Amino acid sequence: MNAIIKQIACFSLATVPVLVAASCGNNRRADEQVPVILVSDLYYPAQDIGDNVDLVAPFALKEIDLVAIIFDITRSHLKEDGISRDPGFIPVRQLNTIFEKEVPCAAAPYDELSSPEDRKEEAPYSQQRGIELFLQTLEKASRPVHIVSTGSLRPIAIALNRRPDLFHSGKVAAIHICAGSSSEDYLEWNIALDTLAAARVLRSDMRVILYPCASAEGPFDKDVNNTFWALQDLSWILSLQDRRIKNYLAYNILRKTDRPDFLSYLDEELPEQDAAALRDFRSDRFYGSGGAHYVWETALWMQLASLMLVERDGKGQIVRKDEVLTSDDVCLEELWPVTLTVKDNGLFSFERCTGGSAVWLYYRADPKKQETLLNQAFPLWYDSFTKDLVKQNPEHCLCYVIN
Ligand SMILES: [Ca+2]
Repeated sequence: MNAIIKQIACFSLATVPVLVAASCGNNRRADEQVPVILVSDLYYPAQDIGDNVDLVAPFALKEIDLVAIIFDITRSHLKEDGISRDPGFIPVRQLNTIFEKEVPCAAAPYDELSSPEDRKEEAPYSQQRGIELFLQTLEKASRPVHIVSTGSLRPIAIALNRRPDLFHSGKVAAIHICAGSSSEDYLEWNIALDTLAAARVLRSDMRVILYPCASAEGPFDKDVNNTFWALQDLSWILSLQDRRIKNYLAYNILRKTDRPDFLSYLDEELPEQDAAALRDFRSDRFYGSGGAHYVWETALWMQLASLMLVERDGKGQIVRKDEVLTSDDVCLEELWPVTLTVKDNGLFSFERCTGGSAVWLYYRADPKKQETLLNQAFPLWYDSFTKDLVKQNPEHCLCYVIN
């Protein structure tokens, strides 16, 4: 069968793809934040613990206004290898409690699209609710919303198929897609979850910003146009100052199904056996990671929040753009305008173009150096979320000495 290939042409006028908060300081007015609907393949117990770990960032970042979470659930992952899972209601409830928010969440349909135009209207109510929440959130938005996808593109495709008018009404600033590969030869996990949905969204005329997870070598390889990096150690979590963020991470990483009291767990001192388990935790995956924790989403949240990775005094740090010092060595990351060619099976290729485009692509100049700096910066970044919380809730602070 011949693939139908669609070219999305570059526009001649340069356009800036991401709205970012421009003011200085930690206290941002709501209208200075970037409103985000997050579509995540988030489960409890975790399917990929990376989704549960990365979810802290959009709750914590003051540059982000997280307005809804849509669970991108695939039926085969609900029961898998003797593990039974639910959509990620528990981690969202935990983070809503920690950050004193009420971000609504609901699940989208569990089964693959049967055609690119599929609206999934036959799905049961529990799976319709995610699409309803998605569309209602867009409808009531007073400013254009950024849609962030860190799983399959099924929920976005269904929402787009039901309400193309809403998607084209100016309510959507951009669709940020953490999926796919920097090579047209490698079918990456998130795309493979629903290939028709991927082709549907990538072929739409919406503004799309691509953060490919994989390279030609697969999802655990680094090149300049994918986002993967490996965090070598998770024991820093035990040194986080805020007990509740530390316990959230422990609960989700260790899949604490023996503790149904998922809110009480946040407030108690981390049980010694769980601290020991976290200290010894090794994220061995299908291909063997040597114990590293794999990360794909950092680049996306940093771009959305207008943050930069710098080497300062010989150490990696994540800082706001307006905090960069002339003495900092900046790790260059940017978005390229590209033309995109999309096949029926969701595989895509791209070509960099000049000027503006409907499609933008993540670029990092030095993946190896970035990984080294992120291994230093990521724990400090998560601890910076903690410090803000400690100020708000000093009773939740356990003053561990970081050594
Ligand atoms: Ca994911």
